[in-house]
Amino acid sequence: MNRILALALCVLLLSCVRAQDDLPFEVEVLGSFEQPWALAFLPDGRMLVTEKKGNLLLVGQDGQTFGSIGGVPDVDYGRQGGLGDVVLHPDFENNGLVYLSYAEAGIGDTRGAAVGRGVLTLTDGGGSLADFDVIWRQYPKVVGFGHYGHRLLFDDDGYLWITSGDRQKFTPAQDMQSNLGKVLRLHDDGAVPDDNPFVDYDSEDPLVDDDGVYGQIWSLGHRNPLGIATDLSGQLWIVEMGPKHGDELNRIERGGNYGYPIVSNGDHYDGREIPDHDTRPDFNAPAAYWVPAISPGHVMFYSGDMFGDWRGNALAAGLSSKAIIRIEIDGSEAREVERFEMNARIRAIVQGPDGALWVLEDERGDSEGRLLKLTPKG
Ligand SMILES: [Ca+2]
Repeated sequence: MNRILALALCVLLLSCVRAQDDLPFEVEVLGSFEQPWALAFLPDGRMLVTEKKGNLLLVGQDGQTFGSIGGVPDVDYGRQGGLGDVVLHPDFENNGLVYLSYAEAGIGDTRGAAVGRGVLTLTDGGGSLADFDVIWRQYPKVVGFGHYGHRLLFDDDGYLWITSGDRQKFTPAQDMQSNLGKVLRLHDDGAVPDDNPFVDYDSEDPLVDDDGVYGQIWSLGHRNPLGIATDLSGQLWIVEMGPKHGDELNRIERGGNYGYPIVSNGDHYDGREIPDHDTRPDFNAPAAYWVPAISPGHVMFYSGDMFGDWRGNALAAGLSSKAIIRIEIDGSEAREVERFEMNARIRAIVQGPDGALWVLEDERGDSEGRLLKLTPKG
């Protein structure tokens, strides 16, 4: 009876929080990692898992680690930095290309995100990446250890998308001569597509260097976008960490300016207010935002049959909220409809080949960096 009342209340509130003993899925714990960040499925059903200290691991669906992958570049490990995302080239079965993002040391005390690719060869005990080649770097490198962003996505047309965080420097997100605080669209080798929105930016300002990074930019005014995914219609979305509250789900439009740090529905951590989005309708407003914060670490769109009722929904990984957030999308509209309490900071959520959900916890405090497999309760 309590359950029926709770469900009725959920319907009335149009959103609900499911406590851990009331989750609609079984949670299978398959192992744990040291500060895991991302996972990607290989065509053979095994996974590549990244650990922030710089390990790329080959892992089976039973959670067993076969071994590590050699040839991974040196990473600048510390705070939010280290080895980040891992994705496969759309034609991986023929070219073996694996893409990694990571924090890279620069001169002095500077650092910045980089993206590179290498050719993966698997062995019984792991494997190696050959001919690793850096194809993109954050510009400029700056001091500090935060807001790398550096999630990667290949879309259905084969373009490589990179989220680039503002490195906690605020104003670069509006600076067209920096690629910080931006969403970037590149060819698979890092070249700039001719039809990107700002390829002719230099012609508008004679002082702009014609070798600038603006050609890479697809959208700007972002803070720390940690998730990027396309929905079932091919539309691009990101989640980004807001400042003090004001986390955002943004529907990404070509050439769009999402307003950070000029506007945010959150405010600065030192207490200074940032005007809300509704004060500046000239900037793109988020499709959904969260006050209080959920701290989105990743987002995906569900396209499987196993959780058939969730087809087309976005699922966001919540770090501080220790939850998975289910979001319904209707064209350009989005709203949270359900929140599943996971009792751990959730770093990544990926749909497996069978439609199950594969989840990586963060490793921090009482969150143990476990690999979880979620399947519907029978
Ligand atoms: Ca505000």
